[in-house]
Amino acid sequence: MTRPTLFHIPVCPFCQRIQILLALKGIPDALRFEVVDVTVPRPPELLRKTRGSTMLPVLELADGRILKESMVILRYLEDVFPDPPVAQRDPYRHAVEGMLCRMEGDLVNAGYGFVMNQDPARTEALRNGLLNQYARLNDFLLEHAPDGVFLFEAFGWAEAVFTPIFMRFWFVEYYEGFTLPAEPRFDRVRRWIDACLAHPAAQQASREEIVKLYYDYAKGAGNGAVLPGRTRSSFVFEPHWRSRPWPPKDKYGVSASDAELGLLSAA
Ligand SMILES: N[C@@H](CCC(=O)N[C@@H](CS)C(=O)NCC(=O)O)C(=O)O
Repeated sequence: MTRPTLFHIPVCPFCQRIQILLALKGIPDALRFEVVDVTVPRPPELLRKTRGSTMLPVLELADGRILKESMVILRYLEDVFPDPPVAQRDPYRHAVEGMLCRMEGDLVNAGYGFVMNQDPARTEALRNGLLNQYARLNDFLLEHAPDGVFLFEAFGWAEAVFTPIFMRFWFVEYYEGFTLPAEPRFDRVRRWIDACLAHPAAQQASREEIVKLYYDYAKGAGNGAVLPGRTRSSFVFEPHWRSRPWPPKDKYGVSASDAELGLLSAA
């Protein structure tokens, strides 16, 4: 039987959510994964399927129907592969995880806005903005799950949604020196983050991969755009990120070249 195809960008956190869901269900091969290179124009065939939109992930069902948006795709897969359930089945519990998941957009915007900022005068405000998002999550967890580690008994739906974002935020740790302060208002969310990051179902990307690929975000260029003075994006597939040096941490003072980033092939 033809499997649905997931068009995805390697290291994209929204695509990783789907991989985590499949891992939790024990069906990592339920989809055919087709990698899309974000540094070159999308293939016309893919743009035809998506009716011109470039954002991924996109799920193509066996009969050609198209689904977009990671949360929508997650829900579809949860319904098609109901066992074991990852989302809560009890209506109240599902509503609670739904409320938590509605907070992911603000968290994403705060972290991505922070890493992409190029104005040192805005750094403190952006740091505080991200801290406020963590404080909101902390408060939510204190209300709904004060004593546990995860939102419910085990790593589940909300954790599949948030863990890839916590992982991407290794870029604010590296390029902005951001860490959660050792203050009680972050204790509960820290416990959640640590457990999420350590979970075996969420190991599809590493800190090294994220820090190296997202260098251009730290310099203000997202989604495979090429920065002035450069010819290659830090998201290129070759040379492989493992063979490249760690980028300079000083995003405000240093603009590393293609060569310094190890982006030029040996040939
Ligand atoms: N809300 C979307 C966000 C997806 C998204 O931002 N994807 C990024 C990659 S991480 C992307 O496709 N960027 C390239 C583009 O938009 O052209 C979702 O949850 O699926």
